[in-house]
Amino acid sequence: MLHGKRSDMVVHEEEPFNAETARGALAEASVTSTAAFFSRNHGAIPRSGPSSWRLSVDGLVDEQLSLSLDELRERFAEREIVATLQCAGNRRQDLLEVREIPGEAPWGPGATGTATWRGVALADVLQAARPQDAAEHVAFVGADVSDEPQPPEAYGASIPRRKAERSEVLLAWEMNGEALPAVHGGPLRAVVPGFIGARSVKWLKRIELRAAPWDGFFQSTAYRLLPPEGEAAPGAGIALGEIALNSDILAPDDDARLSAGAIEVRGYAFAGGERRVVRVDVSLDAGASWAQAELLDDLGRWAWRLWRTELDLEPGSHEIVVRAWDSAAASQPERPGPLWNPKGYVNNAWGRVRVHAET
Ligand SMILES: Nc1nc2c(c(=O)[nH]1)N[C@H]1C(S)=C(S)[C@@H](COP(=O)(O)O)O[C@H]1N2
Ligand SMILES: [Mo]
Repeated sequence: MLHGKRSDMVVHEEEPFNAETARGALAEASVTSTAAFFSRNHGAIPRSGPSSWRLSVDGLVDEQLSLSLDELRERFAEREIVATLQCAGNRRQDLLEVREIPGEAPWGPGATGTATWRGVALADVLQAARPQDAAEHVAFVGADVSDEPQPPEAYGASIPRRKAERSEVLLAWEMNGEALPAVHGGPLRAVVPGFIGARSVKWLKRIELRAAPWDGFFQSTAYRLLPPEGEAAPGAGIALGEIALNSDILAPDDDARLSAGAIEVRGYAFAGGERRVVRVDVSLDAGASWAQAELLDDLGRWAWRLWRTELDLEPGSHEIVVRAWDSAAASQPERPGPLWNPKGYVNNAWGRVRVHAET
């Protein structure tokens, strides 16, 4: 398979490569194997080896930096975290019930995954660059060029400085104990736990400290939420940042044929931001009654929770639904909400699969 991925990936596009993890593969372990991890790309993967790689840090800083990978390793302490990455387009398929989304892939629930990331804290690198007071945003610029915007431009995005200075935000060169593969941004990427995947910029070449958010297409026009009649335009709508609480069912698969009786149901729940998943409920009767699921491995505050429960299936067709609760006592809406935008971001509604049970 392409890019060392498993053959059960759901490939939405080969070039640029866009593929999600199959439900069953995602349910296998709390840390997703690299060979099964989703990949979302807006342009071709740039070719540049680790030896020639340099990262520059500039903009509103007192000390501009230009660092090789070796210099990054030597100058700053190594850190490792387990963090979930989730694309803002995850579960977009269900948004299609609400409205057509032209030109965008119908991502299912597999545009997310959890990995161990190793590198240095962005905060430590920023400290060495001595940001000026006026620097309120930290922008990341990748080496890839996307032709989604016209004219084509380098992929870039920013996060608020107050997030960038937190210890969980990494500049990572390792994923699940191995050198970061090119398809995931190797040799170096940002990992911004709790934020939409779009802010974890791959093939990171440049960090710019700025007074305002990044003004490129992928921050100013895309990855924003608009009201139903909104038109995408630079600065229109609400910029996405922290991920919205959501959950979905990974096993059984949608449309599965099963034997009636006891079945195991498994899935994920992810809170985003600094919130945590505290409870997951599963229902066989469209939410009239709920059974509380068991939360599996706790991998720390930046990782999702896989969960499991057992249900007793009567013969016939059923819709199994799931909803999670977070540490702010918020839960998920029953159906995708009225907010929409031309790219169809943010489906945090209940997860659903249909199953058919035979005697
Ligand atoms: N340079 C660059 N970084 C990028 C992207 C990209 O196209 N180019 N895609 C972003 C999006 S939308 C997501 S969801 C994540 C996906 O990371 P992955 O491919 O490692 O799973 O990378 C983000 N970083
Ligand atoms: Mo994304």
